[in-house]
Formats: sequence, C-alpha cells, structure tokens
Amino acid sequence: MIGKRMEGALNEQIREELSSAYLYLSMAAYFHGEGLDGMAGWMRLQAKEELEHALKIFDHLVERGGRVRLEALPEPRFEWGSPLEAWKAAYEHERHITGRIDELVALAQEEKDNAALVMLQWFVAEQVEEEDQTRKVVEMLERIGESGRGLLWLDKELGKRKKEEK
Ligand code: OFO
Repeated sequence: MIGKRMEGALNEQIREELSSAYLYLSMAAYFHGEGLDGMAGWMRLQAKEELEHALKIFDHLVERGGRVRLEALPEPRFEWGSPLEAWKAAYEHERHITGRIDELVALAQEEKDNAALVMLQWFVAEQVEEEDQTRKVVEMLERIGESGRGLLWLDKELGKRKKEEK
C-alpha cells in the first residue's frame, strides 16, 4: 500500500505529465499554422508519449492500492514568436519536469518507498533523453539562423520520427 504523501505527489505528477501532453499538442497546432508539418508531427507523437508517462504513474498508483485523482490542467501557451522560441520552451519545460522527478526521487527516499523509487528510475533515464532531444533541436535551429532552406530541411528530418521512437 502506498503512503499518503507519495500518493499525493504522484497524483501531482500525473497532472504534470498531462500538462506536458497539452503543451506539446498546442505546439503541434502552432507548427501546423507555420506550415511546419514535420515539427508538428514530432510534437503530436511527443504528446502521445506524455500521455503514456501519465499512465505509467496512474498504473503504479492503482497497483499499489492508491487512489488516482485527476486535477485541472492549466491552459497551455498558444503562440510563440518563432520555431526557435517554441523549441526553447520545450527544452525549458523538460528541465522543469526533470526537477519534478528529482523531487519525487528525494521524497521516495525519505519515505523509504522502494517500489516508487524503482518506478521513478525509468523517469530519471527518460528525462536525460527528453532534455537531449529538445536541446539538440534548439542547437540546430540556432545554427540554421535565418536560413529558410535550413528550417525546411530540419522540419523534414523531424517529420521522420516514428511512433515507436522515443
Ligand atoms: Fe517530457 O517527459 Fe514526461 O513530462
């Protein structure tokens, strides 16, 4: 049986993961509006991945006799000044999520909740990947600068992301 503090903190993390999905879906809509369908496709897949993150925690709570309580989601940002600005926001968001995961690990250690600790290890590794992916796109966009051709090339590359890819 999971403890009350851990249960509450994991419910908050379900909201964070669903908020991530909501944010990336909003970014997908922005990219579609800019004619960058490859980037939009990447963000749509990312939104689905975030829903899977939420379900991982959902299942953990259920399996341990905890109660899932879904909280209201904040309205995501709607507009960005440029593709670079949007990808920078995605990278910053992932850094925020990494901080949240680190706090959950610290709480699980404090509570001596080994089951939660094991489950959270997956998220620790996942965050390394998520930060890496978004940071690399930011770096590429910075190199591309004002080049329209460069932007279209990157859009095409990101559009190759497949569903099973992380
Ligand atoms: Fe983007 O990793 Fe979950 O939130």
